[in-house]
Amino acid sequence: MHRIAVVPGSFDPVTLGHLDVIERAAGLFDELHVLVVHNPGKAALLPIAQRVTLIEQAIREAGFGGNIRVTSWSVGLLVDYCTEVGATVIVKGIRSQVDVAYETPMAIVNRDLAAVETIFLLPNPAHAHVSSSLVRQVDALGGDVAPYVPPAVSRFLRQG
Ligand code: COD
Repeated sequence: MHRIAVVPGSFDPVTLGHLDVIERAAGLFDELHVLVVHNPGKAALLPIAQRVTLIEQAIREAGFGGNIRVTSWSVGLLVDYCTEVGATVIVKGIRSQVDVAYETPMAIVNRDLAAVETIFLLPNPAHAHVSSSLVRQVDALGGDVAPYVPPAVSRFLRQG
């Protein structure tokens, strides 16, 4: 059976924490879709298309396997995307109890709605403290974000 999983996120911008989850998830499934989804609860830094481009560049430059596809979704439920592409699993990273509290109800609802299971990967401790919001804040205040993001993002933010 060809197993397809989706790693959804805002990825605004993609961080080394995200990349770690993407790499490990890609090793567990035949096909992995990295899906950029607008999170209405967060103020956006980058347009969705730019986030997709930066993830594609980061994956290419990191030399990850060829079973990863990067795309975006804005027309409905996350599970609608899963159903459309035949994905049966959502993969999310869990950094803390806050993430558990945020993700648990969504995982249950997604299983109710479309029988899509969610699996959680614990973070690499080296990146467990990294978040896109931290990166946005360091960048906005003129700090160097290179320790937290792939080189493609670092280059892009330096240009801006
Ligand atoms: N280490 C490990 N994992 C990490 C790290 C790190 N350093 N940083 C982030 N992650 C994980 C997050 O826990 C998350 O799983 C994923 O990476 C993405 O993180 P973000 O911050 O880019 O994305 P979010 O948290 O804003 O997620 C946005 C979504 C839109 C994907 C989410 O809200 C969602 O699943 N929405 C579902 C919409 C829907 O269909 N709703 C109805 C039914 S619930």
